Amino acid sequence: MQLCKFREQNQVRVGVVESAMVRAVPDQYSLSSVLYSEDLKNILKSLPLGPARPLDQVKLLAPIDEQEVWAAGVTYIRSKVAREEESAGSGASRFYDAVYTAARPELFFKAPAWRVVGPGEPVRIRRDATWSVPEPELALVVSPSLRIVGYTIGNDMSSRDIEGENPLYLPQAKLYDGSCALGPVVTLLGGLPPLDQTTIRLTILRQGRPVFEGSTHLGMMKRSFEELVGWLSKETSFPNGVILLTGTGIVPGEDFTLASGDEVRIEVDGIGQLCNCVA
Ligand code: DO4
Ligand code: MG
Repeated sequence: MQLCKFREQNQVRVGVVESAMVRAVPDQYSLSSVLYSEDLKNILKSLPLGPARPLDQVKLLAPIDEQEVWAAGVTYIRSKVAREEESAGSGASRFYDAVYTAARPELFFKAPAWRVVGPGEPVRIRRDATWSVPEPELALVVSPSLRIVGYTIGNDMSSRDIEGENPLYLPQAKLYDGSCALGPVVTLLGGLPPLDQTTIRLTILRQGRPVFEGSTHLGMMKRSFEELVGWLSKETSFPNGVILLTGTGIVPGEDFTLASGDEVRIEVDGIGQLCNCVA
């Protein structure tokens, strides 16, 4: 089962998604209040739901309320190698191997909820960057009591030249307007295939034609979800819950940079497809 947020006649609604159809829950419920309820499956069975309509005919919104969005980095070997290459001139490349093998993972603040864009909304590349890529990532939806309650898709848009010049520039490479997309829906806990059968696919289209295609699967991730949430929540509480991007395992080659008008499609088995154009 999946949950979504959508707009209906200027109202934000929460929907239950089954077999590509969506049914609204009563409007006193926020997405978080449903997701964080202890007895979620039973509550969903007992709620009076609105009429069913096709998911592809509703205006989906990013599935987030008030949560902060954080991100883990260098959790796949592909990310480590790509970052060693991009930072080769700066002398910082050894940091990436160090963090890949360390007990403590790389974790960084990615976005407040208001800066996140949803399905179909534009993502952005920085005007002061020359080398930009999307990062397709599984996103964990975590409750205030630090339970993983679901999964969605995240795009951790990144400026590789800015990060590569100096790792202290990471916040500027990662956090700017239009740098984080989430959606299309939240798949509830237990709804993903086994990790090594959960494929993440990235397709980038330019003028309708693929200019990059790549894939990986969750079994390639070096760290467990619980490990990442455990480190994130050491000494840090999340009264509204938190969304944690788990790192990218797909990085286009050194000759590729995004351009305005490109379409970024990220598909994760068991969740769906997140599509955004580059503004
Ligand atoms: O080390 C910088 C960021 C890494 C990252 O975002 C990733 O591996 O996905
Ligand atoms: Mg990333």
